[in-house]
Amino acid sequence: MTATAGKREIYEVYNPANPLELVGKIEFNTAEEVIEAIISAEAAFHTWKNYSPVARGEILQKTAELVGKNSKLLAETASREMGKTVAEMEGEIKRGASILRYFAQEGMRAEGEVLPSASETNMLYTKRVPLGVVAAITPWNFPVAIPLWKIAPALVYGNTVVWKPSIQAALTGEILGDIFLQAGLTRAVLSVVQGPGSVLGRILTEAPRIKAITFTGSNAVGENILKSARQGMRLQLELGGKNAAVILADAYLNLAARLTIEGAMKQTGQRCTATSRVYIEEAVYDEVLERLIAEAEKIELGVTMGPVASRNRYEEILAAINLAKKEGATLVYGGGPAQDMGSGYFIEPTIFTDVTHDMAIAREEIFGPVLAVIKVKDYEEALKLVNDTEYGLSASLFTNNLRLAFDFSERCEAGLININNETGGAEPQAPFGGMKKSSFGPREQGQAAKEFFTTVKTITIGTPD
Ligand code: UN1
Repeated sequence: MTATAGKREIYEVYNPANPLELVGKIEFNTAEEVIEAIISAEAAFHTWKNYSPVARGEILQKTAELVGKNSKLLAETASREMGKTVAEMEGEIKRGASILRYFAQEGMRAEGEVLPSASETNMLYTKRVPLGVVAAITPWNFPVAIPLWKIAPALVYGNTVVWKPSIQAALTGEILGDIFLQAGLTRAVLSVVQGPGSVLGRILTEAPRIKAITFTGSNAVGENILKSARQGMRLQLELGGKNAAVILADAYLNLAARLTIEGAMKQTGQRCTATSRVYIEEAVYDEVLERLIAEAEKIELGVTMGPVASRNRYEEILAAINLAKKEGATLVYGGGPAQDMGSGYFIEPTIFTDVTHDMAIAREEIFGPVLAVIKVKDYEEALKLVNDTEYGLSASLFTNNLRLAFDFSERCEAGLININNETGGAEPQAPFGGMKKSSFGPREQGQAAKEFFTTVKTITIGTPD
């Protein structure tokens, strides 16, 4: 699809739970309109950056309130366009409001430090300053929280933003964009541009006026951004994962089984932090497997688990399941399209055992409700396999052994380490991101966000007699 000059293409959004239901229509922006949005964002930057950071924070605070007030509309729209359950969306929207409140407070925090100078007549200090126009390119799987954890810090530190939501979360994106306007922003400070990444991505990565791109999505698209980004562009890429959990014999096994299934199946497995492999110490293997299956049995398709987001995702996940069968893994739970769910893109929660480390299911990101279960002799064997991956986003260890908990925190090659916690989840005050192929550039959220969205001035003021 191409955005043609002067003429807007219309994109129809269908419900993945019921692909015959038309949810709404989105008008794609033309290339000219996207360029205009970038030019306006640059013009607006010169005013926005001079606003008091406290005033910028107040707009985010107001946005948080409005996000809360519009929770039902946001949750229902997102659920109908990308499939997540309304309950999951409501949780995400609460998180979104808390992200906004956290970054609203940033408007009142220090923006630099005073340093001692070698000269008695000099005052030496630093000040964080914004970059200019920032582009945010966001995925469909967290249609509210991920845009907010990029847009909120970008704005509070004084940047203006051109935001391109995924076309599978475009309707939610429109609503969120309007909420920012109601809170007092202008379209030039935050503009929402709609259209396919293949067209808009190119414009955003090449635009000389755009100083930085923050992106969350697939490795394939991330690599394209890395290749096509204009030289000197600052990049923050949050990409895939192949996150592992390890369950040791001394762990609270009920907790471990519950959090491993939640980690694997929440949001239908469509999280970059999802648990997709679990290593179980052989002494408790049979018992834990039984509990994993019992936890999976509690999931109700269409009630506690939504469909996958699109026909493409549906076909790719089913192909990954078939490949696992072909490669010799044993299917112990689920494994197919859901029965009795009409034409919706529902896939059963799926568990495979007898998985070996060279199978695709142990190595490649599936981004669906599929868990590979692997028996290990002990902790050392598990750790070696956990680290033997190109990805390094998140990992979990379930144990009550303090020494091993610390050992795992040190030796596990992932950006997010969880002891007796699931692999997914992120709190706004803590840095989020991975190692290896999972991330590129500074971390998101917390104080780490400042590093990406600002640059530093070092100022020396002489006061000679
Ligand atoms: C979470 O686990 O709650 O796209 C957050 C993703 C990640 C965010 C995960 N960037 O799934």
